[in-house]
Amino acid sequence: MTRHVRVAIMGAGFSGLGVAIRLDKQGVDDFVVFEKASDVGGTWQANTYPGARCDVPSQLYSYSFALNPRWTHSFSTQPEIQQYIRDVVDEFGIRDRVVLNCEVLGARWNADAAHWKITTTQGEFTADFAVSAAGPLSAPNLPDIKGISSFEGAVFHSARWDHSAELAGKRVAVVGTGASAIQIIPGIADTVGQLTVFQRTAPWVLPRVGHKYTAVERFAYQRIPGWQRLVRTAIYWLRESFVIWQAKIPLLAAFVGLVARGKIFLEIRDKELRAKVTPKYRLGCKRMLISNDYYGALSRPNVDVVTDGIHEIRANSIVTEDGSELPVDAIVFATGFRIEDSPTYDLITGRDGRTVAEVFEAEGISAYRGTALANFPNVFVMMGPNTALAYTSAIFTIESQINYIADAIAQLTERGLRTVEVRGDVQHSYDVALQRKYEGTVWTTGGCDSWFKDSTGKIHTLWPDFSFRFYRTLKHFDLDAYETT
Ligand code: N01
Repeated sequence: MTRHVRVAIMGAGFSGLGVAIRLDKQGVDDFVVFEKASDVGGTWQANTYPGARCDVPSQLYSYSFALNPRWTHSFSTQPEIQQYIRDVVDEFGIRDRVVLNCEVLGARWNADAAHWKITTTQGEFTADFAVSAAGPLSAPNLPDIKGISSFEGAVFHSARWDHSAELAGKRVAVVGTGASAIQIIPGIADTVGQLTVFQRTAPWVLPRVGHKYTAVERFAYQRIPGWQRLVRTAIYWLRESFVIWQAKIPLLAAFVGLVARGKIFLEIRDKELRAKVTPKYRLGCKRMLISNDYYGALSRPNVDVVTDGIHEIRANSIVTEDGSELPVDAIVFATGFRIEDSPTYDLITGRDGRTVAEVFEAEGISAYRGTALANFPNVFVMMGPNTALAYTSAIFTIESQINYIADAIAQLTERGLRTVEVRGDVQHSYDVALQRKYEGTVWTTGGCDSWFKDSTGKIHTLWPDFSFRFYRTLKHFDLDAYETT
């Protein structure tokens, strides 16, 4: 039997759960959260690799309505963040509406009934509104390298860590040097026998200025009213100032680059290694990384950095473009996620029978306020196009979108409206205005390729401005930008 709900939420990470908690709070308790994994947490449930921790300060990396005075470090580890998410689900009493091990196989708009028909591995549902909260970092990007299927050892992606694979004493290859890899490499360097790091583009790495919280600090967060919020606010504004050198005065990035260069000089003695890890583009062009143990790990005698591309993978080795054959027992792909062509875009079929992926393919990737899509009535996308923040917490974006969606549902309910769809011309003008904001920023002029941009150079991932402007833009739902029935 098909069950009908007011709102169907796809994904039980920070986004989906945040929407659920807000809806519950405003009296819309008839919702369901579908989660294909066996636990809540989204990306924090999936990424269990050694060394996984947040590179955004803990004080910012939590819901504003559920500060956590129990964090043990100013940059939290993955297990602590996942436990925080579990605790929030229980504290806000929404666990009964989260369906685990339930994968969404497709969602199709039914214009006659004015609802979404959602097919899952646990049956059919219909919903007045759908919220896509699968997240941009949910589908691993596994490069299609010649011979990969012939490899006989353990091979897995960073977001699907194989904890049964025995890496101690083995020859291990890590492909990629992004945010995940620079945590994995120090996490395994001292237990594996030989570690070969395949670097395509050197990342800029800044020091992680953080510390383990003392008992006194934790006591203060728990007992002094307003103290934790004050600290959080101070960190928020400090991070907000990063926009000035990233987007407003890009030349300032060169000065921050000096800090990163100094770090390479101080932490790496070997001149050849220094040259390999020194990026050739301006700092900030790709997501900047923080670490205090990455360069130390690369400097170990059992670690090599290979900058030649991978030509082929054989049963027990990797062959590079220059013909060298390197024997390996296991390969870890820390090669990021399918952001541009996320498979979740194939699942949602809109008013004219086209999927989100097909619309993006034909018309380019865009969304009104990163949240609404023309041709897709009554659906909202969490962390949609042009919402990612390069310098501060994604949870700020998520909460801004939650405000917008909650207000949309409240206004539509109050006015007795059944359908809402952003006007195509409004979405187009929004995108054109947004694209102008990237001109001259370090993301477009910094001389790098990154997942921020597509193959044409258009940026459809990042929000280009201060995050408080995104918050203000989404504070209220602007019904006049939408067609309604
Ligand atoms: O992925 P990435 P990630 N051959 O895309 C390389 C978040 N995150 O999983 O730079 C060889 O950053 C690629 O090379 P290049 C965060 O938002 C957050 O590390 O494209 N190499 C790059 O080095 C982050 O941005 C935390 O030339 C290939 C690497 O793989 C996002 O997740 C922690 C390749 C991919 O880096 C993704 O991070 C961790 C190929 N074919 C992650 N394809 C926090 O703490 C790709 N690469 C919050």
